[in-house]
Amino acid sequence: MNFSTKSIHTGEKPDFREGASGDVIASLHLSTTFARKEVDTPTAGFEYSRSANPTRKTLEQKLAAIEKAEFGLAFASGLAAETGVLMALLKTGDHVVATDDLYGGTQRLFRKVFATNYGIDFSFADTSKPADIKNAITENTKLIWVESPTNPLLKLSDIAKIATIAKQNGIIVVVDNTFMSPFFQNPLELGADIVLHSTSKYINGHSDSIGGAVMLNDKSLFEKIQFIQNSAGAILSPFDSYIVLRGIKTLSMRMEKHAENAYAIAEFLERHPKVKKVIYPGLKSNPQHELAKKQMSGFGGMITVELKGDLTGTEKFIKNLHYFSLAESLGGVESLIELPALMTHASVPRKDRIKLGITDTLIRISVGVEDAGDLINDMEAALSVV
Ligand code: P1T
Repeated sequence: MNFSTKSIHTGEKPDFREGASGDVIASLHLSTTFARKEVDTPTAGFEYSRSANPTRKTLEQKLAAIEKAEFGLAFASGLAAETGVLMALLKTGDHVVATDDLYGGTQRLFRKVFATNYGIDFSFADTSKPADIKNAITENTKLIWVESPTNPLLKLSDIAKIATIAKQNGIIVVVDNTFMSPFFQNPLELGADIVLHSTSKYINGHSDSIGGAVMLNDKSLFEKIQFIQNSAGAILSPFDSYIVLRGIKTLSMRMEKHAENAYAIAEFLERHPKVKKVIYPGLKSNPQHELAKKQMSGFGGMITVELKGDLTGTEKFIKNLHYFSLAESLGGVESLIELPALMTHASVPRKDRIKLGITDTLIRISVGVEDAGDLINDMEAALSVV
């Protein structure tokens, strides 16, 4: 099956068994527990909903299928999925090489929880430069943790090259694929060991469910992470699983439209005299455009931009937009806009932010699936008052 067929059919076949209703979609199983006839009757694989739930299981199968993985696991949030991977694979004294420009919440989890409380060592490196990764590796390095494209600077890392370096050193590669979704990038095919998503973004796509996912091929890594999913208990609820299953059915169409709109807006902004800088991997002027074409099949719906002038002008621009809500998060059908330094990345120490290029006036845009002409007209009008 190809992507859009899998996104609709995997795990969701009408049930024609005697007495079954023949639903064409997966049912929502809210039961916390599943009965057996007698103590020693085998169960149908479900005993208690934290360990396994039929709706979550259907979602986990679909998540694996769309990411071209053997196994999928659904967690209560993207950060719960990250916590599950870290708890399953690391112990005190282990070392992780991580992309320097990660989502602010991921950095907070690494720095303030796993480093501070559990003695895990992190080196934040420019993973777009393989030499920087090699330099950061120590004999205790267990994981290389990559976000590509990064949040918010949309920096790309060469996943295949990183996987080669990791294999030479016996290190596991984790890729946070949230920004591309499985529709535009499949890191396991590029040699990564584990793929992670905040399903709160494109995978669900409607800004109405917080969730996270882990997809992978290696059975022993899967069992370790599944053990933590059950032991620590940060599972995705049945209702959220149902909502995400519904969202996935339109993922391919949404991603195509997000990317088409983002490209049109990026081109418009690049030509505008009040704009200082536009970062979008799909622009020919983007220094990583060739790498983008090599490892991604599209360029996504995120744009990062800086206007000429100061924060007052930037705030005026945002205030005058009608179709871009000033809000954290991304990947929903509606367009959003935010200032990473003041919002999503406020927990990153200022000196680290400035060093990376996350200035106070940097704007991140999550382009929705509205009409591109309306979005551009909205931006043009807001820029005219700056
Ligand atoms: O919010 P949650 O579902 O826990 O996912 C965390 C997360 C993980 N990885 C990436 C790349 C992310 O962007 C996020 C969440 N990001 C935002 C809320 C944001 O506005 O950037």
